[in-house]
Amino acid sequence: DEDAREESAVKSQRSNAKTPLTLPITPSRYDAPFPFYRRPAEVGRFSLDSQRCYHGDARQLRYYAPPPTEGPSPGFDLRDGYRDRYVQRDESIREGLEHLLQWIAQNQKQLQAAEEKGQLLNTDFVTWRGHLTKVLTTPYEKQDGWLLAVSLFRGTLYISEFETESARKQREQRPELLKELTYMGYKFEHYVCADTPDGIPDPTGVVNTNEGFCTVIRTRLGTHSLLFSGEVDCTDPRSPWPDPPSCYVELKTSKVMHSPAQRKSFYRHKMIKWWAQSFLPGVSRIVAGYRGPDGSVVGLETFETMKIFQLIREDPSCWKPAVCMNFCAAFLSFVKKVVTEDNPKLVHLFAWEPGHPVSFTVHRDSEYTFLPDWYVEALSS
Ligand code: 0WD
Ligand code: CA
Repeated sequence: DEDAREESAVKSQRSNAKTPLTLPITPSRYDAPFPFYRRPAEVGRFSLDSQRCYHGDARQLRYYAPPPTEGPSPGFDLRDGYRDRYVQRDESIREGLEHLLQWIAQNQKQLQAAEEKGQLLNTDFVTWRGHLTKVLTTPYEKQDGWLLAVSLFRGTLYISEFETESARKQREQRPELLKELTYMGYKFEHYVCADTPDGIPDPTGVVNTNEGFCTVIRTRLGTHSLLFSGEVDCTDPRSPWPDPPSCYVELKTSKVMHSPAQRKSFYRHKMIKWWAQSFLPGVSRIVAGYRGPDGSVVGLETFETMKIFQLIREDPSCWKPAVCMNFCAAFLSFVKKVVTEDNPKLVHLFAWEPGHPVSFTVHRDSEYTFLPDWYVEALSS
């Protein structure tokens, strides 16, 4: 059964001296020059509508329309509509890679590789951007672990996250205050985004978290070619970099800061996640809306993703972008070494908990199998 198979897999790994069983996460091990990261290119787009239905177009893309000045008090009430104009996506439904796989299945011709590589799609990895963000921040993460399932299918490694026990508990017992903070993040988008390039925001509507616009990105990290998708908040029709993905803007909310110590802590703990999330797909700007104690926005601040490393360089014990990227490259190399059997029903589950190295277990035909039959069939004909 499952346990016995797991054990024999571990034994066969041990007898093979070339394949390590675990991957260390200590930052100092990855403190080397910044690795090669090819400029991310957008190869596709798709949308999820108010019922969470997939459309292979940009119908959900919104346009950045900030207030005239970035000065104080634009007068946005982030709590408005929380009780009466909020439709939440059902978070108990595990979507896995579903929508991204839908896009791939519909665009496979465009992605097909030269036949001799033994790779159907011209990419080593397929995943969500959000999964890679978690990998990037791992060397510095002190709270949340992760579970990443990997299957090798027709020469491409697919990475799909499973919720950890602790994440599930946190989600199910999320305090009311945190739920409202999540809403406030979405509400901020409605104050600074319009439906058309020259439109003005309409904050009187319903916030529906089923809706989303996703970009599909192709890039390379060191020796690893990547295809991933990420949700994008809006595009700036007046961006100094007019082409996607550079023209996209990531919107965030955060508690207003009053002291240099608060700003330092924000750079250390929050900015790492903001940077990793936007750097990966080549989103060039992050706009922060600062929340006052009454839930209003007291100011906006724009960060250029490529300049964030200059902001944090002044603090020697802060996180380093190169450590994040070198760790990610090492993790992808580790996955390539471990997962070598091409089989969509075989899953290697990579697990990480703070204070430990990354380890893995092996599962055949289990509840961890994540590549859907329709996808396997769509790519086999
Ligand atoms: O099924 C799953 N386990 C997951 C599904 C985990 C993470 C994401 N997703 C889905 C999302 O629903 C969405 O369709 O993947 C897509 C987004 O992928 P991503 O861009 O790779 O995810 P990430 O970078 O973590 O999040 C980007 C945005 C978030 O913005 P903020 O500013 O909060 O980082 O996507 C939204 C959110 O607005 N988002 C979600 N929306 C609904 N359900 C979720 C979620 N579970 N996670 C992120
Ligand atoms: Ca956002």
